[in-house]
Amino acid sequence: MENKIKEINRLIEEFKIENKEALEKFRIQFLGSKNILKDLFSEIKNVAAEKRKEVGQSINALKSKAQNKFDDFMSDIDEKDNEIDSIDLSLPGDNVLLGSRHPLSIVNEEFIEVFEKIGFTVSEGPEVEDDWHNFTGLNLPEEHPARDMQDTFFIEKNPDWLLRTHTSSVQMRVMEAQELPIRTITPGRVYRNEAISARAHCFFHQVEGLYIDKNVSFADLKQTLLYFAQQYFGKNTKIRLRPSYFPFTEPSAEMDVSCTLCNQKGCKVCKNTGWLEIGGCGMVDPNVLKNANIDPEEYSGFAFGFGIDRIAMLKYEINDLRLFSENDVRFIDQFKASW
Ligand code: 2NL
Repeated sequence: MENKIKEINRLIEEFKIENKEALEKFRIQFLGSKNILKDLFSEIKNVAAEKRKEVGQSINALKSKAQNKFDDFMSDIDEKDNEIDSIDLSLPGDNVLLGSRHPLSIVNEEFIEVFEKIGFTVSEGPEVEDDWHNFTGLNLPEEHPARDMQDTFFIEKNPDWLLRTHTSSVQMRVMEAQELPIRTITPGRVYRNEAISARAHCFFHQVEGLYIDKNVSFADLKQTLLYFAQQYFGKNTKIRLRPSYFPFTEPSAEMDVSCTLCNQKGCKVCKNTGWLEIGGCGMVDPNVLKNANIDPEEYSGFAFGFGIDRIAMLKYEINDLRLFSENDVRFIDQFKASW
């Protein structure tokens, strides 16, 4: 009997009550209508008469011990319930944290939106290209000096493969594969083997455009670029084309837009010139058309290319190109989505 009392005492002490279910199990075992203490009381009659009082008191002590333990945990749980009841449901909720768009993605999408309105489709192509689509087809034959102008990453396994140095390679593929007329833009990442600094990186981003049809003229090019500039930078924006050279266009030009930050009064960003250079353009060289099996006597076209990184830097006043690829959330978080 004494051993039984000790055993039950140990059970009560060691019973872990961590939740409501455990508390209920405890109640059934030690306090319920068929609890094990009742068995002890019924066995009292087998105890020697002079010990019955003492044993009875021990069992009663067990009973109160179980009751106290139960009451303690019960009030604990009640307190917790009260805490839950005291939450003020009328308070405004926590904001749902929305992700942010990468600034290059924002600029990219804005570009696409402007050109889609005037019938341009979006084309994409491989970043690992072959020599034909990146160089030779685009009027940059083997010994052409312009090949030295851009340091290229070649694929060691096959020197005919390289990381594209411009997205014109995609346009070369479009010209080969698609029916005329063609009106497309090609956004994408391009690679050049340059030392990384605030102003240069070994990869950056372009959107190029290509329009090929019968009777496409330089006037069409100028008007398309003006439309783009005014849609993108504001309706009073002016553009300026300066003669230049690209191997795949003839004639070629650099494109400037009037500085939207100072309204051409002169500021640090436009270096007091009133103009910002944003890309290059020109009429597609007849050799390039021939390489894509398009008859230059029948068709003509214009092409242009913009640097997305540069435009994002101007738009958001970012002074270090490296920020675009570091993915520091303190930087990225500043470009909240507009949706
Ligand atoms: C720049 C200059 C340019 C093109 C890209 C092009 C593509 C084909 C044919 C002819 Cl398939 N031209 N693209 C033409 C002129 C300039 O980009 O400064 N880009 C950032």
